[in-house]
Amino acid sequence: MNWDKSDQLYEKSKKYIPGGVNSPVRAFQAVGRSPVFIERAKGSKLYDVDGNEYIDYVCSWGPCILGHGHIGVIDAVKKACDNGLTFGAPTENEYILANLIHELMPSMELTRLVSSGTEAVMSAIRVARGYTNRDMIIKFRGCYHGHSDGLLVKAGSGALTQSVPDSKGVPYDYTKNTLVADYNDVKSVEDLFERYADKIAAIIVEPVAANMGVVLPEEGFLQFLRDITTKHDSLLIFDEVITGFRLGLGGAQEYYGITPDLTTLGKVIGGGMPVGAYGGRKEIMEMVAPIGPVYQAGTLSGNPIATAAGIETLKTLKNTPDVYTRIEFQTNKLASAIKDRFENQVCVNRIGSLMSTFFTTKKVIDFDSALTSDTNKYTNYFGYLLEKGIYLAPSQYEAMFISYAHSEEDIEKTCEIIRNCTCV
Ligand code: KE4
Repeated sequence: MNWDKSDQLYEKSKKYIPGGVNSPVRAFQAVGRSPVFIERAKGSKLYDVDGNEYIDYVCSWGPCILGHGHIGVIDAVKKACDNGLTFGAPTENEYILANLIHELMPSMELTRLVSSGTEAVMSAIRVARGYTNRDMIIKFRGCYHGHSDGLLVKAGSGALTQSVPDSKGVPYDYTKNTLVADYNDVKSVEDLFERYADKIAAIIVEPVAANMGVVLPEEGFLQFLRDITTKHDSLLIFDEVITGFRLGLGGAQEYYGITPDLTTLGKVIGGGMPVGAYGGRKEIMEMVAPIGPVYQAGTLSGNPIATAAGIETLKTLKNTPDVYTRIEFQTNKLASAIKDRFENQVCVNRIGSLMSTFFTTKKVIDFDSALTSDTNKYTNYFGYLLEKGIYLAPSQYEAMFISYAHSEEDIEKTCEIIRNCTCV
């Protein structure tokens, strides 16, 4: 494949944009090569500026569950544009989207729309602190919840110490109220509650971790989190920015039968446009301005164009009953081809249409086991597939996303290329 135009654009972009990209993972640093610049996308395909075609398994990190340029979503956006782009005033679309979200995720009795997953999580944590009058938050190593200061942390020197910043520019004072536990490690959570119980406002968790690669909750882990937060009058926040409307219409909370106190959403609910949301129990969300004392605001929150895309996406998912069975079936075929080719050289973690291939012989159940992956092997695997027109996440520690637009032919072609892989 030829990537001359991508390389030229990359050099030009670096003159005016940090690293030439507007989100770090897009720079392909983790796979040791220059990024591909995309010109357009349709269905399951991406087309780069050099005219190369790819079967896309990133789907813009999850939003494009119906495929790129879905005709219904595009028409809804075009129609909304004819009425103007933004008013800074309430619109019917915001009610329709919030109502749809409540219908599909009943735990979200009240929902506030924002413009990104980061904003949704940042706001949900503020509400949890305001509602409980407590300051501490527990998160899990390897889970990512957007780039708000208090969540860019790593565990302190000891398991029970307060966190330290994991990014330059984040003052220690912003992280001292964030505690870090280990995913699937009940004792690490119990120890923190034993030490800080009446100070802990909430646990925030990706109910299925997907930012250290896909790591599934072990049997009973989510129920344990539900029980320990209830016991200590803390809140349970499910960060469903990835799992929401990806694992099924009711997300992970329906899949596992666990009701969180607050949920954060993003990605799919915007259908490719910038939408995030946070919501939950009425008595908690009534803390949010203008009816409550927890302030949160946004110029483009609930934007008419973005909500039009989100409404059409959720309505299409709701009215297409075979979406989830089909994308799960397709993902399972890919998983089988990967296991056939690499056998015990890899750990494939899959749930529904969410999947990751870890190049390790270990079973990946948490951050430490994820880190045993051979990232050089992943880099070779990524490069081999890219050359063959298969676009994977440019990092070992991301998920593979598939859409309803991926055809049998796409899957067969991908499986064949994987089976013939001479890359590792
Ligand atoms: P955004 O602010 O990027 O919309 O959402 C932040 C976020 C929150 N919670 C979870 C569970 C998330 O996965 C994310 C963002 N996901 C990454 C992909 N791992 C977005 C890709 C990127 O950062 O460019």
